[in-house]
Amino acid sequence: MQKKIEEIKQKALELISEANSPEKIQETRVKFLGKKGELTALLKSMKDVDPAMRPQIGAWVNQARAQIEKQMELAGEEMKAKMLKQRLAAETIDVTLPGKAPKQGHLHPNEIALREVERIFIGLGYEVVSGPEVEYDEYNFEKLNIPKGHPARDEQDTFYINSNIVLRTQTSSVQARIMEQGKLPIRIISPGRVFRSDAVDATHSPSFHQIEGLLIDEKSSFSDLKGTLEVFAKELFGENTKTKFRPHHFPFTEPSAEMDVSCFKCGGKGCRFCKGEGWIEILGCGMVHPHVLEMCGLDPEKYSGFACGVGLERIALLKYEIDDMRLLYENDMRFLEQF
Ligand code: 2NL
Repeated sequence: MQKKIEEIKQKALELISEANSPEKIQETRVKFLGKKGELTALLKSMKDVDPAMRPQIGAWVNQARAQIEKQMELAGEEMKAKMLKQRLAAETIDVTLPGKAPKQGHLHPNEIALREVERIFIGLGYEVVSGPEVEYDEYNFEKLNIPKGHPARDEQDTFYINSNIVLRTQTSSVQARIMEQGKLPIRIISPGRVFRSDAVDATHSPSFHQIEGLLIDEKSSFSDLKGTLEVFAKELFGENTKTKFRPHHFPFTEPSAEMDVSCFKCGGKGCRFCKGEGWIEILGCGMVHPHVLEMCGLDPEKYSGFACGVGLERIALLKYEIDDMRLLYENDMRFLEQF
């Protein structure tokens, strides 16, 4: 019996010394010490043994069991230490390797131009406001003196949601909403996305951005408009920039004008950039039509004001000498990386 116990023990110790993973050790534990293990089986067969011998055999089995368990514990600890060492070696970080610099993004040229325009108007005491892109016909057209059937509606090729709701064609709708609130004086600019049913080409897109400006006060005049827009042009294109106002027509302003700036490339002599003109058209403007004031709840006898509208993309294209508007929307990194 003693020999048998010794054999089982040797076999177990051998397996433990050969084990190369915690799983293998666990397997050995089950094989010898588990409920159906070899050593356990021996204990179970004690009933066939001379009762006088039982304490002795029990002691041998327990001794063997203790030795096996001790060996397993040792092997387990050794294995853990070895695995930790391996892991530490594998995970070593070479702090002397050069770092990978994170790629830094930057603002889109549209956004650069927008912030520039905002900065100028904020400096003049204006506030930046926004409003809905899906707008009532009433704010987009009616209150701006463009009633149903007015030819300006055709020019703007509107996307209709239904007969009362449109994708706004201009951000004047935001300004009509502000006027209606009746807190005066008003000094705001309203930048934002606008929509027109235009086919895409180098100068057109069905969705582009506009910045409109509006000032309403008790004694504002056309000379305030001119002075303000002159400061704007000089800030945007350089202090030598000259401005020129040409009479124009908009339904929502009277009188109305378009403002040109002297070409910032040739200083007004005429070059390829300004197509030999010496002047570049920048924006539309005018004194807010008394009927518009009235429809927005303001007394035209007491208040007057001026407004202007400028295309953001137009500013970006001019300022950065981009010759195709589509480049602003394609998000081609080779293009964007240049700004
Ligand atoms: C353009 C230039 C313009 C306005 C926009 C405006 C806004 C209100 C009242 C009166 Cl609430 N006017 N905005 C004025 C003149 C020109 O935009 O080329 N538009 C088609």
